[in-house]
Amino acid sequence: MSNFVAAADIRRLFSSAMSKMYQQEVPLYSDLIQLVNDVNANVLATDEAVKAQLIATGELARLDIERHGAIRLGLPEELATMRRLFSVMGMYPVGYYDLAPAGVPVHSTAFRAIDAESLNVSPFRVFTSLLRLELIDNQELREKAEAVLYQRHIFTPRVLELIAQFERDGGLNQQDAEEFVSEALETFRWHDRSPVSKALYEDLHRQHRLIADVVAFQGPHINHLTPRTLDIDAVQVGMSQRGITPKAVVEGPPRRKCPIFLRQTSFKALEEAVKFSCENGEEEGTHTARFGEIEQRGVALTAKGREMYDRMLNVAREKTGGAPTEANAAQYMKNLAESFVDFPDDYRALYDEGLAYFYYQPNLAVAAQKLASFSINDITSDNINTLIDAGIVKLEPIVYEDFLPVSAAGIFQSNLGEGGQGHYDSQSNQAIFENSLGAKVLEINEIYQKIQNDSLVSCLSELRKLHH
Ligand code: OOG
Ligand code: NI
Repeated sequence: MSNFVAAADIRRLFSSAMSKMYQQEVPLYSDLIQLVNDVNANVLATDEAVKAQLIATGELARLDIERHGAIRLGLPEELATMRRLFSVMGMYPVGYYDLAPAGVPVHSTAFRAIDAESLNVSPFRVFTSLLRLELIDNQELREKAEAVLYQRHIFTPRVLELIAQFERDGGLNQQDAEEFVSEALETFRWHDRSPVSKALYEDLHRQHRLIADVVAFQGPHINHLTPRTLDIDAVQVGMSQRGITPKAVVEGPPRRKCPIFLRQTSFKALEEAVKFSCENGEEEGTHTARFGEIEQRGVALTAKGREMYDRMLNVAREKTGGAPTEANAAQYMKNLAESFVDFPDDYRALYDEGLAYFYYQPNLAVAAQKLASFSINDITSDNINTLIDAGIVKLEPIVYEDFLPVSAAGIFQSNLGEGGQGHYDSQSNQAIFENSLGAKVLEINEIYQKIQNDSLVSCLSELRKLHH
């Protein structure tokens, strides 16, 4: 019966519409994409191994599409509806990130596809933060902020109808899907008119820039989009050469032969003209929030790998005297490289030590030669390492599709300017977040573990079929 459009296809449509909109709104972002394309083309032309790996994991075709964007919401109700909106596109909340310890008064999740096949159709994710109004210490200001937020409607009436229709029928046909995409896009659009006065904007801004960014606007404008690069250090250098101002340091692990987790950098947010409301019309002002980011992803680490990562990252930060700044950027990058020297930089070692997740894939050429020397009873998961040693099974890294809280805080901070709050002493509260969301977030590691397990099952069954 179903002439429903696949969720992944709606997501792909949406991400490409969003990219077009953002490039029009922020032309500097177009320049960044151009730079990333040039760098990627150069890597593909010169690095055979990287190219072969992208082909083996099905990622070459999706290299050119944006990997993520980010929004900041004001109210629990907005987050709950956003969850329903994203589920139309097969995007589910994965992970809980508390940014308060790093001085950003939000907690967050990432909406994304969760299976490998769907990710290959469209890897687009949205890092979604919810403002923690309770962290505004001035009660009067907190109440004003809340009152302003309760007056806005960030979703169009039509998108709400289409979400309800999707939930009732289980899908959307082509025409409705296209309408959904264009209606949903409205929520993420920039508004250069603010419903609040310049004076209130400034009060909010003094509390925290981020509070002004959320409360003073009609909707949660997309604040950045992020393409994927195959060489982030080349992009970092290239930005300066093309007159794009980069943030001080690349967040995440240092450069390595076998990339792990996620490295990110961005260009600094632009100052944009805004018209604030006042009794006799409008008052001119500016707001700084929107930027462009680049990411380079590596293999997803297990809990054990993450622990090692956190430990080594902390050593580098402590040695630098805290979070990196413009002034100590070079020293920080040096400390980072030094503190990670003992993190194995070889895929087989990462696998053997249980530090990272991998796909198991049959190596057909080797299997054709060697499989006959194995009994069918040897083609089991207990025996997997023997099959790997024989070259019959190969390992391919599973790319990390999530975020890193320390890196995210670094991206936030560098786009909020200096002079932000040091940190908030507050309880990290996943339960409150999930209550606002109206659902539990999915556990990051469970997803990679399942992808790895599924690949093992299908690899073994393929080999058994080949065995005669
Ligand atoms: C989100 C910052 C976090 C990332 O890539 O880590 C983020 C924001 O600035 O709203 O996007
Ligand atoms: Ni980002």
